Amino acid sequence: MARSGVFIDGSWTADGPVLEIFDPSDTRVHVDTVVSGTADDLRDATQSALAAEESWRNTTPEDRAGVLRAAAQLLRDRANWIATAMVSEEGKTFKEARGEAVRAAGTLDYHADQALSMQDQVLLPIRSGAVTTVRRRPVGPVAVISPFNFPLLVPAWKIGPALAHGNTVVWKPSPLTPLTSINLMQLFDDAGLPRGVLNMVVASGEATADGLIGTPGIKAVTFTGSTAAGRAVQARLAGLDTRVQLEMGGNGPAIVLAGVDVGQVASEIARGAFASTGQRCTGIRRVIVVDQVEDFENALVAAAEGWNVGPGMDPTSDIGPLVSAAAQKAVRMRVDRLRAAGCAVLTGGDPVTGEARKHGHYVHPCIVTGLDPTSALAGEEIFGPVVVVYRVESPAEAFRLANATSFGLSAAVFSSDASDAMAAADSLQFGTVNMNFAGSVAAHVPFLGWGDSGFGPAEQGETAVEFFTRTQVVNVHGDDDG
Ligand code: UN1
Repeated sequence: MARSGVFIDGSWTADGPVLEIFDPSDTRVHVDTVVSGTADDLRDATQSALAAEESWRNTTPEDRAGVLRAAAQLLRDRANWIATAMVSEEGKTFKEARGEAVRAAGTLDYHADQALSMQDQVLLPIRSGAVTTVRRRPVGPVAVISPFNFPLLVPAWKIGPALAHGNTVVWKPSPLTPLTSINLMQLFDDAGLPRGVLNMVVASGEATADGLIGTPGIKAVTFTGSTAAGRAVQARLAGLDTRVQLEMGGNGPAIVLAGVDVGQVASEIARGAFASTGQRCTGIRRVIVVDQVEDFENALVAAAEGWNVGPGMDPTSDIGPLVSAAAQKAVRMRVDRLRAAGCAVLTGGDPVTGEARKHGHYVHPCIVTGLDPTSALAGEEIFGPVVVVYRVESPAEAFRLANATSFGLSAAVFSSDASDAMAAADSLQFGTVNMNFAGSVAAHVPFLGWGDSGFGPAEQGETAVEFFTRTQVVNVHGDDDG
């Protein structure tokens, strides 16, 4: 029987387009059938979130933290089977999927703690005998739009703070990962979340544009996805009383300066480029190497060729397939365009052949050189395991090239001199700068993009509070003040 991808006001119902899910590692395997939702479902979900708003807003922080902690515990208890379902629809390795489940649980715990550590501020009074308090109140129903590539972690870092700070939610996950989303929704329900507080509708982009973005009642939209889709959300909300937070694409550079251990840096850059099959907006896409560093290309090719491509459930696989046939086609077309632009493909870029692999959306990790940094192609994001290596004469040129992009999510710098870190951060126009490290994201650390990579208050960390609450000032006058 088909599973429902729609959870509204405490019940699973669905009567929309049917999604057939095939295993990205072998598309002959039919995994499941999910019934998705429509624009009408999204409007119903918004009504449900509105109806539940007042009672959820008036719960205590202990109540809200308690539900989030219970959900985190269930996520840990169910991590193996939730990760298995994720691998079967998204393609990442089991190790990555299980790690993501554990990190998502930690993220929910973090936001539970944050709910409890909020403090009102008491200011000096405006008049004698008065008390002035500044406090943070919920904003109202929040729309959460999350992508396929981290189908537990990104929802956790949006839904977690939304609920922790007293908001109800309409969650629209990616239609590419409905099973993971259904599992997460079920887990919140099992954790005792009151009905209507979190509603989920697996839906297409068109249904979302029609039924959710700009729908009266939604007070805030937090979005992670492509820059084009994010900008469309933002344009649609112009002039409305709806706040917006966007986390979008990237074109992350890694700068390699003189004096580094070439083998070690190459393997760390490979991790930044190929983890999650390169389907990360924070992924390394461009490697900018100063001329003094010799043999870096060979080291990077050796590192790339060390990544074992295979099904996510095979413990010997380091990199799984791309999420879909369309994603695989887009990556292969990009590699063809790079070849046509005169680039050398040093390794990878081809689909994996052989009986066991040819039915999956695999692409070998790919290293390219010789791209003109001023070409349009150099500025486009590649959502897959492909990196372009550039050579430059000086660190100054490396920083200039790193900044020559409209994106500004994260950048890495590899140097033998730790004192370069702050100078690097001063010159790089990115929300996160990682020194001698390909990067990672954590619940207690703010996460944001500059330029075409992000808009609105940072997610995660203490800054998460800004987006999910609004400020209220309360002035209480004493009796004698008239
Ligand atoms: C992570 O790398 O652990 O796609 C999460 C991205 C972010 C999530 C990163 N939206 O890179």
